[in-house]
Amino acid sequence: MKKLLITGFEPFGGEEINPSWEAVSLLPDRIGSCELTKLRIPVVFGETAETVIQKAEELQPDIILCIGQAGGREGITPELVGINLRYAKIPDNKGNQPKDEPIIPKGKTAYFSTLPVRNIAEEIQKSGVNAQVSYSAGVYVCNDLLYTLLARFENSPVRVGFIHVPYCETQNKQPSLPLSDIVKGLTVAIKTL
Ligand code: PCA
Repeated sequence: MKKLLITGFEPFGGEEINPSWEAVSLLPDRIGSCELTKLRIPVVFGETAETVIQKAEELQPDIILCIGQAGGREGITPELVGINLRYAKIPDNKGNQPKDEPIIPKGKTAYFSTLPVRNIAEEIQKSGVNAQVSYSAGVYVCNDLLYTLLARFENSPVRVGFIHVPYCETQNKQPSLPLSDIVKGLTVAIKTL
């Protein structure tokens, strides 16, 4: 069995739910060869990554997979890259609103995900759920988390990835997917790991 640390976010930006955590919380504890440990995380620059790193140090997972909401996207989008930049159009859940700051001063410009993102997108698509590879995780807290984890685990066997999911139907925003499709897409993604 592989140990998978999987995270979903608390709501932010005035939303009442975050489909990332809604979906993660519905996943079974075992999928394929992965044993899941689920963690609900805050939407706060810096603090979010620290929370995940702390849990990873305790759990010693083989894989860390973080899930986040990307309002406006139509499909499930595994992220290829994390970049060394923070820019917040809206404050995070503690009121931080960085404007064009590096995540790690003098850190590398970017890191590629160490999960098979192309394969993940293809397998989700084959299962009948809309999915595409994304070439930008944005510059908000999700990218902050992905970049920081990739930097932290650069020289370790721990593999790190991020998947953005659209709004789910109950949020009454468009485009959206039924929560059951998001759960199905994530299940298929985990089977590829
Ligand atoms: N989405 C935000 C942060 C939390 C979330 O679910 C993002 O894309 O950065």
